[in-house]
Amino acid sequence: MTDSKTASAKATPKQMADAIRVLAMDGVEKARSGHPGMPMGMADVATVLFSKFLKFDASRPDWADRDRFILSAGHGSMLIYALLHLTGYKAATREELSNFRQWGSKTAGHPEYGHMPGVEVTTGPLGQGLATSIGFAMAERHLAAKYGKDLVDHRTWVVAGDGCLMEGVSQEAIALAGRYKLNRLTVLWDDNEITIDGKVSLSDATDQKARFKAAGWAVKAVDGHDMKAIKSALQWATKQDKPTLLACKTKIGKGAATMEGSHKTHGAALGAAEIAATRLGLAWEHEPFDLPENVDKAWKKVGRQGVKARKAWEARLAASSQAADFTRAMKGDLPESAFDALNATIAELVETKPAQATRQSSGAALDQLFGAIPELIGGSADLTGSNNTFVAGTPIFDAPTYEGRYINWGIREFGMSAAMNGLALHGGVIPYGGTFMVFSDYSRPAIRLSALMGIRAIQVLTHDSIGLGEDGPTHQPVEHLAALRAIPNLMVFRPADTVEAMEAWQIALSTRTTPSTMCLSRQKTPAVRTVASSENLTARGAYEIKAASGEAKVTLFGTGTELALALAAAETLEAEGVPTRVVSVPCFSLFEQQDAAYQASVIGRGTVRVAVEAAIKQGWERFIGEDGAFVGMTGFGASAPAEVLYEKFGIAAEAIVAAVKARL
Ligand SMILES: Cc1ncc(C[n+]2csc(CCOP(=O)(O)OP(=O)(O)O)c2C)c(N)n1
Ligand SMILES: [Mg+2]
Repeated sequence: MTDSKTASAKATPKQMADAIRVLAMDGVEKARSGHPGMPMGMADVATVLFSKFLKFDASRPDWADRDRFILSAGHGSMLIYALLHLTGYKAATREELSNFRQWGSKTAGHPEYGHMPGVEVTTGPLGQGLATSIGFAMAERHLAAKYGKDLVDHRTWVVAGDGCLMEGVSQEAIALAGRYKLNRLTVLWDDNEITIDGKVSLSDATDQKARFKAAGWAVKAVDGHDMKAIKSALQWATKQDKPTLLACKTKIGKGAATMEGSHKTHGAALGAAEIAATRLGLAWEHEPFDLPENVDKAWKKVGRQGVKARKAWEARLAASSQAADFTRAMKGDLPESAFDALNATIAELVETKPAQATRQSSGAALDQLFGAIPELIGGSADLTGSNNTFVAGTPIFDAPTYEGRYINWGIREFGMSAAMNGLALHGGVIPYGGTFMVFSDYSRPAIRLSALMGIRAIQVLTHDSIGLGEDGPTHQPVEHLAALRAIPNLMVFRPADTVEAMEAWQIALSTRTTPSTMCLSRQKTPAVRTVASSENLTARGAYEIKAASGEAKVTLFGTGTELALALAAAETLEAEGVPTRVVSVPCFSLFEQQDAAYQASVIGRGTVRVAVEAAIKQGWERFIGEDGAFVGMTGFGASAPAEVLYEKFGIAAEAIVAAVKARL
């Protein structure tokens, strides 16, 4: 809404920036919660960026060739909400702004992906926005190589704070961007020397500019309140052949009457008196959320600046022979014949019954999928040979062409996973990445965000138990399955053999709004799916893989490499006249999505129930109930050959049989 009393003189850039400041302080004041300091401090930089550089069209937040603006300092969410509102994004209404941080509003405390069009990534956890942006920039380069610059030619701009740069993941991100010469990436560092507790110098003395330079970035410092200087610095950034850092020297809470420059503006409402004085100082006479007509007009014009470029792009797309494929890939649809080769292979496998490690099975799945799904782009955090993530003949992703589909992530699990989120969010590519499962602890914050955002990113986590053997307990996950299963909206697959591994890949790729982790064994395991099925049984989450010979007295549950132990135990029990059924449980969360009748039929109440998994028990109560037994781990593993470890830790068919007999 505009205030008709306002003078009609053309708004100055300073007034445009002040509009951000006032919206931020008023929004936070109304919510009695939030962070006014950062948006007020970065208002000048953001105004120049949005009005002179950012390629966007507020009426088409999903325009595929838009520049990506990423607010890594997500606590300053009022900055992005104000910008979206001012430039005329339909969803960013005055009402949404005045409902900042309230139940049901699109204006969450930290900008959450999927609520407000124009928000590219969820960036509550500091550093992750920056790390995620690397994936955006990689996707742009790769797709530009694939489809040409007529269709893909945009930049990624990131606003990051001191906190983002202090977080360790920033180092992984910076190193990747530097190594891959991602020159379409610009980080605008809000160099205000302030964090929550006070001065940055309380806890940090890093020469950030030197750090970025050392990683291969082009670096420039600029007065973050001098719009002319900001403009030429941004201009400079677009001309570099490296990723660029602009250290924008700013004052937190810039414009606040008495609190400018103080850490007190970081994360609290300024208060009525300070706001009144600030209004006076800025000569801003308008009520909260009212905009002077000239300022409103100027910002709306900025929101329409990209219309011409967008229309020209649409015309190029319409004329392109690649239009259909590009549009399909950007929508996230799979090619029609995506799973033909995989399904043919599954049909063969039930006949050939290969005994192999499930990491090999996963590699075999990728062999079938990589050609059929050209948007698959994969890699490993320096464990390619162990993770079986490389498909023979795949060109490596690298400057200057970027057409390769295999990414050498280096030893950067968190950076890799955050960048994978960026790749997925950018669209047009489907990322997977590998490491040892135990190191999912390093990448967990990014896995959590992928689940929260509901995106298709696939983790290949090999060496999934004590079965990895001699590397010992530092490398042997015991609590990780439970920990991963605890993350909402994450599919944690632990396939028992090659067929299940291939089925898991099919589900992971077909499910657009849920990420997956493939938990895969280092050691060989026999084929257990030896009967052809027209259904993807893994999609049930749990299913009966072996029926009892008569009325079942016992139900055995297992996953991964331990399912074979359950089947062996069942054989012994059957031989002794105890009708025993076996249930494979490749994915807990998919089982929870089945109807109650199916779940009951699988769980088999009234039978003696025993589960086996070389991990901790947590979560298995769901299957075995209070009276059931669990054969697994209760503490950390040890360093020894796998067979010795299974024997010493008592994870064996005999132990399962004994647990059953104790309960019969
Ligand atoms: C990983 C992570 N740790 C801690 C926080 C809590 N937190 C939010 S903002 C902030 C201080 C950030 O300082 P800076 O980036 O300099 O922001 P400024 O105070 O300049 O706005 C902290 C510790 C967080 N959001 N994410
Ligand atoms: Mg700061």
